[in-house]
Amino acid sequence: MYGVFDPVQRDHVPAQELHNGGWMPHSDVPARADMIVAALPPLAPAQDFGLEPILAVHDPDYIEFLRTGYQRWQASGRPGQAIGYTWPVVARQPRKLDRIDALLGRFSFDAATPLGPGTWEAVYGGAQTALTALQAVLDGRDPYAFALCRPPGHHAGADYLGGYCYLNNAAIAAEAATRAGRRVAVLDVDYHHGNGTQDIFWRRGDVFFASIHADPATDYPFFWGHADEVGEDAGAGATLNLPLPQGTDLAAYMPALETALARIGAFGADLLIVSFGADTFEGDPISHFAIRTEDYRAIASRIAELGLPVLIVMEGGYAVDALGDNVASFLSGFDAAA
Ligand code: OKP
Ligand code: ZN
Repeated sequence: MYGVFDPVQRDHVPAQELHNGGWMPHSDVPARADMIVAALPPLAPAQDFGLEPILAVHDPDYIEFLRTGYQRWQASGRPGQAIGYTWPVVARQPRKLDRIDALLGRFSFDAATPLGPGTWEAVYGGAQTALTALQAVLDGRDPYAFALCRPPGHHAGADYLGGYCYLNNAAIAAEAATRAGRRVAVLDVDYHHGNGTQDIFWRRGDVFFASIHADPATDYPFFWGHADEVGEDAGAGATLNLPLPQGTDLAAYMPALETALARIGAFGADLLIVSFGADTFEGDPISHFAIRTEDYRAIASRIAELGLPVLIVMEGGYAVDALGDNVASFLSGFDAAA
């Protein structure tokens, strides 16, 4: 398994503002990456593919906001990190506003995803990490590659951040692979629905998106990931949502995985990108599935049976002490197949 990590991602240290004005620790701590690094063989550094593959997915004005948002927040005299608090949901006009408070509302969908001093450099390094791991698969260097991305990416859309995510690493890799002539499916097995990835490919029939996740009727991100969301226009039928109830264990998980893999096979994918979140773990502090450490190997083995080259992109997983073991278990299921 070829693995990639850019340590600049450690420089993103999100703070979580509380509604009463106080602060609490954020779930996406830099130690998440450290625990994964410690559990795996040495990971290769990221190469720099530049902004072009990022701009193939994300809008230029959103990228400009990500690059400059923290400085704008500081320049406006505010303490702490930049976080939205007013969203243009009702009776909105497509306005070009300059004030950072408005930009935060325009380019985000929740208040869990702050811009801090190292955020842009970190998420840029995360996207390059995904692109570098993808390149190893495209070059035939290894049928399996792992991109240690942190913060995660699957909640980020073409022009919005949210859910701890800023750049959609899996979507950036999927678009780059598509432009390299591959027929790509994305399988999202994070506990939370990958709404950003779904949104980016919603009207496209050339990239298949399947997600297995906690039912959004009970879990974040609530407004996306319901079973009747199947894509539109050319993308009608190229989105598959498989919501599962809280408490889901491996036995209840596997039938959904079978359904997703059958659809990916029928789509005729020749490259699979797995958005892997270890927050389906029984001990995850913010999630409610009952997957055990050894189960990840079984899930990965079943995915490997598809016989496709696979890029694994790290998403969530917040039981920090168990995260290295859970990721190593998942990756071992592919190594056994190689
Ligand atoms: C990111 B990923 C704040 C609740 C916000 C956001 C969850 C983001 C998960 N108290 N929850 O999919 O692992
Ligand atoms: Zn998650």
